[in-house]
Amino acid sequence: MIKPDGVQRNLIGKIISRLEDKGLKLVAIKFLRLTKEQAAEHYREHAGKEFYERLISLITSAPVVAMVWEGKNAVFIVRKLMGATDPAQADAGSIRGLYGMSMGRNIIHGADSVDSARREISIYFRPEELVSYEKTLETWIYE
Ligand code: DAT
Ligand code: MG
Repeated sequence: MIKPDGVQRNLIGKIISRLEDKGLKLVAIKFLRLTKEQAAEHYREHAGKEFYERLISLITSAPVVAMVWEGKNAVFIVRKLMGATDPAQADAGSIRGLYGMSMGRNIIHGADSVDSARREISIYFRPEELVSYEKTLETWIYE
């Protein structure tokens, strides 16, 4: 998900390009403003933490881009492309490393496991909104 700060910073195109250029396949995308309920479900693992209220406030403050990307080890690959949670610690070439300055404005969210990806996808998408298709490029991306 491109968070509100990523959208406001005009980074939608750059972020999508990075995931596309890596070889991941976009299977669903939605531009929306999260409700409090969606935000609470999305970040339920963080409920009660010191930063939770700020996190919910930011993620519901303006529109986001929710996306589903497919590929071999996609969860791991996306986390690598995103970089560490704190942009100050993130690898310099990663999305957070390149574009972020602080933890509370770290541009992008990515699921941290296949289980959380499934759960998060179901918050924003109906199953029929995920598009299954072939890309001819795939033989040049995978052995
Ligand atoms: P990630 O987004 O890398 O999966 P996370 O799940 O630990 O990181 O936390 C979710 C978001 O909450 C994170 O992107 C930014 C915010 N956050 C995490 N730890 C924080 C902290 N110590 N202070 C402020 N915001 C924090
Ligand atoms: Mg997380």
